[in-house]
Amino acid sequence: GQGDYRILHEADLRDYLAGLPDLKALLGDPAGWTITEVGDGNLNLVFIVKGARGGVAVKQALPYVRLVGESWPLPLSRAHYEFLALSRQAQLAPGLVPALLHHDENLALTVMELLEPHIIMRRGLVAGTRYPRFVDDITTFMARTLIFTSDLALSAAEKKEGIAAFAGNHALCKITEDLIFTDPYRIAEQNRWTAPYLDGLATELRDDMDLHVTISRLKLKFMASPEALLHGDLHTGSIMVTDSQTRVIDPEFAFYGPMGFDVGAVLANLLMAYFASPGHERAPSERAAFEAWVLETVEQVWSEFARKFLDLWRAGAAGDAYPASLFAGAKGAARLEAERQAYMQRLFTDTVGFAAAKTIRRIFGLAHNIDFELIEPPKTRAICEARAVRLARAMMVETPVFRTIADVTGAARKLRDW
Ligand code: SR1
Ligand code: MG
Repeated sequence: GQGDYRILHEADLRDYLAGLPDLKALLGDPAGWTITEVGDGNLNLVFIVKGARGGVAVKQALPYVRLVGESWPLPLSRAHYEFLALSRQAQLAPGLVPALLHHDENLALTVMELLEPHIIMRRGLVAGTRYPRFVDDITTFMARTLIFTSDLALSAAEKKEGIAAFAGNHALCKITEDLIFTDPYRIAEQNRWTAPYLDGLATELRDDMDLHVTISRLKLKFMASPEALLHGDLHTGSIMVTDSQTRVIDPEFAFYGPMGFDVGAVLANLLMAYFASPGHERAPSERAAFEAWVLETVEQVWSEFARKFLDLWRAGAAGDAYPASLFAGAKGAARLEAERQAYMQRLFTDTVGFAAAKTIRRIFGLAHNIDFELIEPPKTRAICEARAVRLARAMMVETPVFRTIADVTGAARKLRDW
């Protein structure tokens, strides 16, 4: 039972893994293993184990938030939900998540394929690297995991079983509800920003009732719209890449929520890479090429996602929503197609709002990102961040202005030199 949980240190992990015949066969003689804790995320331990014959990655949940410490307890059950989500994603989007090798419910521990030479995408973006495979892979991942866990593809019973399977992951949802949808807009002890330069903007956020209404609507949508199984934390720190491969990792925030939250996370983190770019050392020609690529990628992530999602829907994703019997004949087909377009337009509006929320939380909330954090001096960082905040605020409250993804990239381009 849960009583068997203990935090593993390198030596314990060696003994533990040596007791698993399959892993021992994969890694070779345990005496020759090197084990290094490499976790740089906010929540967990991550070990890389390398032996004579191969390597694995091991993730163990801690009973508290690593970033803050034992004063902030967090359920170990998140490892169960992460394992469940990874298993589901592996079926729905084969080859786009790490292979699962072993899971121990009591230790809240999962052993996975070692992704090598993959790096965290966010690090690559900070270095100005372009990823030619990214659009195709991430849009396949999102289109397939979202539509195939939704009422567009499932029976009502299957869908409700899915919701129930993830309903217990509410502590992780609560982190999102607080850190993304609430704290940045009020005085909260955990908030931080690039002071003193952004003090004025922080005050504006706390006084802006239009923004408070919109962020609260988005929070309600996040809480009360179980449209599909979300990754739940799909930022560029949850994606590992090489030139030719993309792997989505870390779905411990998985639950049934609104699709636009995942799509918006990807777009927001690309837009932040764009706004952070002027703060990082790059040759001028490389800077221009990188920034052009990022905005093109923003556009293609939306357009390719929408295209693939619609294709899967048209190709016969036959869930209990939109029963075929109600859309018979040419008249029905035309009407259903118009409805699909309207569905995507609503999803786009949600996506724009969630992308904005994801941006503001990284600049005024607890958890920041290295895209901005690595920019020195602070004044330069604040200039980059302020542009991102201006765009995010517009995306949240001037929603009708953003009808297409080109409206988003156009506004980003204008703010880039503001
Ligand atoms: C206390 S956890 C802070 C953030 O880290 C995770 O990656 C999620 O984004 C969460 O909001
Ligand atoms: Mg994570």
